[in-house]
Amino acid sequence: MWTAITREVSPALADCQLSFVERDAIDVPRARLQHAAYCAALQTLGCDVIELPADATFPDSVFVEDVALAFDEVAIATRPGVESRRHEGVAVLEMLGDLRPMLRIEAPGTLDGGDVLRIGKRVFVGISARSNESGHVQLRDLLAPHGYSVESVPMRNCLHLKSAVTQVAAGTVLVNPAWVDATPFAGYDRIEVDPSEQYAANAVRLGDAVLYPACFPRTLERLRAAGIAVTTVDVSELQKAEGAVTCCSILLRSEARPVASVA
Ligand code: CIR
Repeated sequence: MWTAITREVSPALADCQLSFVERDAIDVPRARLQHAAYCAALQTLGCDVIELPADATFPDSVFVEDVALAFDEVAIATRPGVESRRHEGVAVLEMLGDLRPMLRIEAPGTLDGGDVLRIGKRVFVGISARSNESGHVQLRDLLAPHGYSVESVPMRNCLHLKSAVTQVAAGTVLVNPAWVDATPFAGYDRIEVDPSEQYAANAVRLGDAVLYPACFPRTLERLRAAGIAVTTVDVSELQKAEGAVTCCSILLRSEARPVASVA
């Protein structure tokens, strides 16, 4: 039902970009094990996982979410907001290009996939240091023919929009109100992160299931109390690289039209 594109942890992960997180020693072999467990959890939740090999040239290349977006109709190469990440997506785009017609954000636009939250036909895009106005406008123009509306969302004190809000069930978002104004999400039920767990708003939703970091027990309790089936994974070494759970995969609905059948 779902395909997930992932990429093994780069041996250079310790040289990753950091914006809101202090640099701390990263245990790369441990990060690899955690990433393997993350991929296994995706499989357990019904994903067909396509794992690309690691690339030592690009420290942040495990965070595939930022380099491309996948919709049922098209994929979009994003043009990440930091120069060091702008060329890491080649292998991901090749793989994705076999699964969807590929569109592209062009200069001077910048867009990180972590800033893009799709809920049905609504696409919310964070106004962040990584995603500029041209990126927002281009995304709007690329998606309009496919019936998506694109809304720009102010945010603060975090790297990406999906650090602050993700979807966790049909009609329900998990949100950190300290980092994003909940007004654009007024039409959804909202679960707030526990105030002691600021990084806890990032969750991967797969149908009725949610994949979630193990280190936020209080927010986890709130999700479970809402009747959400949550599988936890330990991603502590990836979190030191300012990663989370959504950033390590690009999810595609497998039953959506393959490229060959698109007129
Ligand atoms: C970066 O700063 O680009 C990486 N160190 C972390 C990217 C995490 N991406 C995401 O949450 N979508």
